Amino acid sequence: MQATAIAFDRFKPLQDDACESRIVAGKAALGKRAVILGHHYQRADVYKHADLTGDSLKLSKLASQTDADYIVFCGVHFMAEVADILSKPEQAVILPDMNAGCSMADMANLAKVERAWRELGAVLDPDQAITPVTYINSAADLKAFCGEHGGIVCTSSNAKQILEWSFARREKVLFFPDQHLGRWSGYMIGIPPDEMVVWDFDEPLGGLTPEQIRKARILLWKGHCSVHQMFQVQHVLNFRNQYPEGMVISHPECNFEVCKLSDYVGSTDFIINTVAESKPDTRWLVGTELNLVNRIAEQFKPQGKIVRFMAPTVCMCSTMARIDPQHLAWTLENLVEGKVVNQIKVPAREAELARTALKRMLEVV
Ligand code: CIZ
Ligand code: SF4
Repeated sequence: MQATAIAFDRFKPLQDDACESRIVAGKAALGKRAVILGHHYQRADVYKHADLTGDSLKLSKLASQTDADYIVFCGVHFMAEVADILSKPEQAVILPDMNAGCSMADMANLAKVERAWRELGAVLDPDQAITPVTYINSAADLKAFCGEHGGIVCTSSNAKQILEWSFARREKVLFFPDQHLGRWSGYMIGIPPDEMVVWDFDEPLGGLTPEQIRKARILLWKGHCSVHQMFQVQHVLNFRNQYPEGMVISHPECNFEVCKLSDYVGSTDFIINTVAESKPDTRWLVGTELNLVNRIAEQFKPQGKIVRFMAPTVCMCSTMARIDPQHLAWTLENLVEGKVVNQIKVPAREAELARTALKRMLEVV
């Protein structure tokens, strides 16, 4: 029988740096039995302990390849779910703080998506006419919905190819939860803006007329990322005025106008690689999460590159930041004692259907 877990209360009062040696000791005691995955947006004092780092696509692939008993996911809830779905049944995936969610993922849920599907059924046959595409930033039951309805998952690095895959099968796409990634990716494959309409899930029939639905190629769920919505056109224009030779790079979760004004638009991996491969002494304005921008600003400083954050205010992914050194130390010390805390376990049937949608994606890219 498992003894009770060590309570988190004992870690709460610890200073960040007091957790450092406990994390290092916990990692050493666990050795190869545990692997720590760290997302690009993770805070520096947690990120530095990660064995493997990357965006959610890369981390989910890595999770499917590791042999570790414990996969400690320093990211947010949907990422840990994907790791659980793609890892072996005997491996345990752990999210050090269960409150590390994603506000964008929460903007869509199964009840609302099923309602949309039913309502669309009054205008056309959705299972014939529409491919449901979910951004990886979504709950597992939405990925399962896509698996069940001939749909697929995408990430910010492959959304364009995934839309092409979808349109090769059905004439329309319902894209959730991020309208901005959907719009930008649709634009990149040449869908005219007036053939992309917003599905407002609080309105009957998404706030659209049957005619608008028939004419649309992409129905964009009315969701967004609270971090990336802070970046505005004026920030880009101010930078361009001040530094005409500077370059602007944005994440496709930014709004359409910001993306359009940017020199480059792409996923976090793309942003890091583009700045890494640029010439020395270049100047960059970057529209994505603050921890990532601070990290690359430091990393590329020796090459004379100046990397600036797009917004004047601090915009961090506050939910990701919930994975702090206290929670990581608490998780590892429990694992050393053989106690698995905060395990993420997607129910079997849901996991199977979600795996179908994820595997479709992994076959495309
Ligand atoms: O897919 C991810 O990891 C996220 C959330 C952003 C990105 O572009 O990498
Ligand atoms: Fe979700 Fe936005 Fe945080 Fe990404 S930055 S995990 S989309 S809340």
